[in-house]
Amino acid sequence: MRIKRATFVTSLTGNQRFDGEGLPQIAIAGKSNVGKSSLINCLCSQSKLARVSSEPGKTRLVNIFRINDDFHLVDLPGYGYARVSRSMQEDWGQMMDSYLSGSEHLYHILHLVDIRHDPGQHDLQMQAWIQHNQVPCTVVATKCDKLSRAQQQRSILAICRALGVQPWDVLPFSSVTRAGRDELLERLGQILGLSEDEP
Ligand SMILES: Nc1nc2c(ncn2[C@@H]2O[C@H](COP(=O)(O)OP(=O)(O)OP(=O)(O)O)[C@@H](O)[C@H]2O)c(=O)[nH]1
Ligand SMILES: [Mg+2]
Repeated sequence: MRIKRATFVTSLTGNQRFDGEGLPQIAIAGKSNVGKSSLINCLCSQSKLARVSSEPGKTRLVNIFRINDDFHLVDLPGYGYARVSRSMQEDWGQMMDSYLSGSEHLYHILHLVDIRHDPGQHDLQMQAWIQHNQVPCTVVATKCDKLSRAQQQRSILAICRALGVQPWDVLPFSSVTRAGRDELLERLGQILGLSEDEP
């Protein structure tokens, strides 16, 4: 699919719901700093659509972007950022829970993990939640520009083993080199049932 138009819609806090006219929603989940906001900007070819920061914990609300009037991309706040207070961690849990379990139009989750590291405890919890709730999911292994091809292959196998997913459900991706961008867009098109040559 091609992204021709991408606009920021709203930020959700607390237990707000988002219906978004019933359009499909694709949520992006992952540890703080893994590259969620960068992936949105890369997919949409806009450098400032989602706020990117080298400081973890930047995205603290559920931010929603409308793509081509076809679907919504949902940038979830990153988990596992140790330096936030316990009450903020609880807020995070509540916000995620209320978004994820309340969203009738959640079609798919892109679960982002850093290709350089074995998935951590929070990644395992996130994936367990996804599998428990049977939400279709693609694992995106971010920052693949940091590894050679051979290292990427090894990391992907380790990610599959840790998360209990199949190799074809893991896509290496880089917002820096745009590696994996075409593959991810194609996959989103398939998930949403949009044909390649749609006007
Ligand atoms: N080398 C490399 N760096 C990346 C890539 N994607 C993101 N980064 C860097 O990683 C840092 C975090 O990126 P963000 O996109 O803000 O991460 P996030 O997951 O949205 O973080 P939170 O909003 O804090 O949860 C920034 O310094 C980015 O420039 C990538 O593909 N390759
Ligand atoms: Mg972010």
